[in-house]
Amino acid sequence: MRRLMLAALAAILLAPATARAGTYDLTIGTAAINVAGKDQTAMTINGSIPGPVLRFKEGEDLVINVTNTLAEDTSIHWHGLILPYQQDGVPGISFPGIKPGETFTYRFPAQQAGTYWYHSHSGMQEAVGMYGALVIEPKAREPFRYDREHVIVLSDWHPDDSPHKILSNLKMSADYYNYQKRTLSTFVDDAGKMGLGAALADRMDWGDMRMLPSDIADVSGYVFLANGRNTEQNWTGLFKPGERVRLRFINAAAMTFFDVRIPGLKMTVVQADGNNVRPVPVDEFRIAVAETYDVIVRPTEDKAYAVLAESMARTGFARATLAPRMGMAGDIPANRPKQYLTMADMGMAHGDMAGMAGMDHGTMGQGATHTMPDGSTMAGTRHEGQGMTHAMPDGTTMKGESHAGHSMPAQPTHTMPDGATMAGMDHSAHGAPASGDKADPFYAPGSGLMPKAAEGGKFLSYADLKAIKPLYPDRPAAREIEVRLTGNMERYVWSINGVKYSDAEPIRLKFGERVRFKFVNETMMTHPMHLHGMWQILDNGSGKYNPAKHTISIAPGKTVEADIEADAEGEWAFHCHLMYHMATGMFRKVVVERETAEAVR
Ligand SMILES: [Cu+2]
Repeated sequence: MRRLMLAALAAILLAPATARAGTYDLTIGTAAINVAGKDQTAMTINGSIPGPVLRFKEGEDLVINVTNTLAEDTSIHWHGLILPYQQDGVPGISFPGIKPGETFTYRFPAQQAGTYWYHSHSGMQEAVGMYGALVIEPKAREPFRYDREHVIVLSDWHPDDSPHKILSNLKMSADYYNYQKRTLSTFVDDAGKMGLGAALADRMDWGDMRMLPSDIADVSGYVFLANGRNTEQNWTGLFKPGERVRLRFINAAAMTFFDVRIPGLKMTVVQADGNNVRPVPVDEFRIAVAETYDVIVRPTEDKAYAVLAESMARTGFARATLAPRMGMAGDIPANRPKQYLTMADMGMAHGDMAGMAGMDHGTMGQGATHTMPDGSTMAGTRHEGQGMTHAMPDGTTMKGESHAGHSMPAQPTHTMPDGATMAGMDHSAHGAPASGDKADPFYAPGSGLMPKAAEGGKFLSYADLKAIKPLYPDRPAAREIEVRLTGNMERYVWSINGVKYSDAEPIRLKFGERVRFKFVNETMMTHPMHLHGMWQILDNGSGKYNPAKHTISIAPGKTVEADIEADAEGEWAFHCHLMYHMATGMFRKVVVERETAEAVR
């Protein structure tokens, strides 16, 4: 017996280290789930939401057989992975998709390590359950220590409407799901605070914009899930007090940004979008749709800790629990007060004021009194206690009425690649909110979305992310491509540079070049922009340590820049990761091609 065991052990130890492949079989089908008090049908991978955690080792081949048992085509895209484009899983770009009854085998080498995920790229299947985590263990040792780990996949589930129904409702009325409309009582409130005239002017301004200041999310009514469980079902991960626990957070939601915190625990962010970053201790962080963040926590007490992921629109929580034993639960606090967009979120605080050009507001201009590039006037705006100052194109500032009174630096301090300067980009001198959080430079000054830790302390900013090992040598980009994020709220069509996908030419990159994407968000929504097949090196002022991300979230009224090394030949998808923005046209094909003999000659 003992000899047998030794023989078995020897066989394991002597197994060839080369030609190793991690193989998984995934079956796409449907299953009943109950996360909203009733049985509903989800599209699932191996019968569950989320699908299984796929684990691989850096350097081995990933071999994944995907069998489609649905009555419609499907696909799986490997989000954030560097791979040959034919393996990327986007129907119509990388391959034809997987027909009903077919099995498609994906095979490619794992060239990277970290926390990633996978999801359907067909229709809107992702929104009804088709997603899961993918983890690649590094060859070398991690630059941080931990004793155990848990994957936490965050997502949203709509209990009332299918994705197709949601989209047709949005097309009928863009604020169909806006359950947070300000009511008469908030108007009376405002009138008390700002005076009747200003409150009226404010309402009329927002009316002209055909947007409501509560439009932080296009769709509400969601149930929020952590590893496929709602708050009562309370997914629980175990720890022993004193252990270092690595939490791999993935935002697989269709439409929901989450603000994540664990009351009683400091979180140390060690990885963003699969790439290690210099550790940043935080109390809370915002995870955009499609991003991943890895944090390390060290719970020392023998008690349950609540992992809280509150929707950015403050409509509810996904809740999980870290506990020393099963059956324990951390407390769920009340939702924080709702946030409202401010005029700053509409590009009104922006120096370049490309601002409103991309938003087709229908009646915009009729009686509108907003600041225009020529510096003309602006009627009263909403303040929510945060002072707002509007930077004018000439670099001067303009105060609205009844502001709490912080001011922008008069001198613009951010220099654009073309040498032009831009007001409103450096907020170091911008008054910090009461908790001690610094204003976040990745939000427009005075933005209603400005993050702030619920219990005080540090809220992670993109500005904090610094690569440990830059993936590429630092070099200047050869050219800049402007990517204006645009939309028409009247028709609920989202677009890039004013053109929706079905009408657009691909973005063409030359193999080997480095280009700079200049994202200009001309809408009032936050867009998490995802490029397939290549990294987007986010310019957050860290120079050669700028972090490489697969998804970059751009807040309203902001311009954000990122470099792309075009080192992956082929055809790639590039899009906003909000389901209904992608589906209506905020999407491009990016083609990376070598110069042909013809072109060279
Ligand atoms: Cu979007």
